Amino acid sequence: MEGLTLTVSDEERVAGRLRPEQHSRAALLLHTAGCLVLRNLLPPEVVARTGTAFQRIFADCVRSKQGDSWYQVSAQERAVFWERAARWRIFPKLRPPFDSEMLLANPLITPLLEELIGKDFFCKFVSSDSCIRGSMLQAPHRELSAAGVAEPCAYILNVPLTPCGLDNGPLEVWPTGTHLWQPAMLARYGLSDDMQDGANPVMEAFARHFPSTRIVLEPGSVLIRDPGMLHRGTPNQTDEPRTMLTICYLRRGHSHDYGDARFNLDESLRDALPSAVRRLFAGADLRPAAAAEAVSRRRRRWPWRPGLPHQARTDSK
Ligand SMILES: O=C(O)CCC(=O)C(=O)O
Repeated sequence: MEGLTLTVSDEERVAGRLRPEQHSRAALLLHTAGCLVLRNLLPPEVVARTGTAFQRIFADCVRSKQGDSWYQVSAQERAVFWERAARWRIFPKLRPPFDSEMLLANPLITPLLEELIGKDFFCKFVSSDSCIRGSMLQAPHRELSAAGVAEPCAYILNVPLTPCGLDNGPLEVWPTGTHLWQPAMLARYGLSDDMQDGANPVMEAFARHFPSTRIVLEPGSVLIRDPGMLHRGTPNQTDEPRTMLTICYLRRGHSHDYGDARFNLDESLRDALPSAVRRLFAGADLRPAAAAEAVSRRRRRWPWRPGLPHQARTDSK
């Protein structure tokens, strides 16, 4: 991944913007490869604070979990969460430290997103992916209906809160233009790209035509990726959970059913956000009735029945 890594300098962090040549390199890498690592983007204390707070939420979710249902809510922290195949998806409430402008509206990243998905892009949700021992090698997949579009419509910012090494479930990516593959062409030849936790031998075999790489990330570095790029989770072989925040930004007008700002915010939390972050949630309907509806509608649509491939597929981001 060295070729797709740009190191942020102290001067850039202090100035709050990338040098023009660094910005253009980043924009071009996202356009062509579909992903990019910005090394040393975040101050260690911001990541450490967030990581500590996340551990508390994770422990609360583990304690609160009842059965296998989707969209559970943790007892103390009120985080929406579920766990499937040793992968926890947790949506923290955006109160300190998760409301940080540095994390959610980072001034070095915002201009890139504005250029690529429009000045009025918005944040769809903030979740986390924590894989634990027992997590499997996922099928290579693409998500958020973002693949093969003429103009990019979504980016995910992955922020590691723990070291992501080769042994604890690094993300594997195919940065070879796979975000540009046309869904209609894939469908014509029976190649499905939306299976995550089930087997997809056809895509598995096809993906072998292309080089992939497993991304090692230290806290402080971030991965920006087009969710249309082929990628997958890999097994965590350690006893410590591996956590990355998954911050989802969409072009205004693009939609997908996965994730919801209402899992992260209500009106009073939204009003307390720093203004640069609040702007990213403009337009989200955060009224209490809407939040309850968001959870129950999804519960109705996504019942979990293990072993049914189409059910595994509906979990797709
Ligand atoms: O390991 C991760 O953080 C994400 C894995 C993944 O691609 C997914 O669950 O969709």
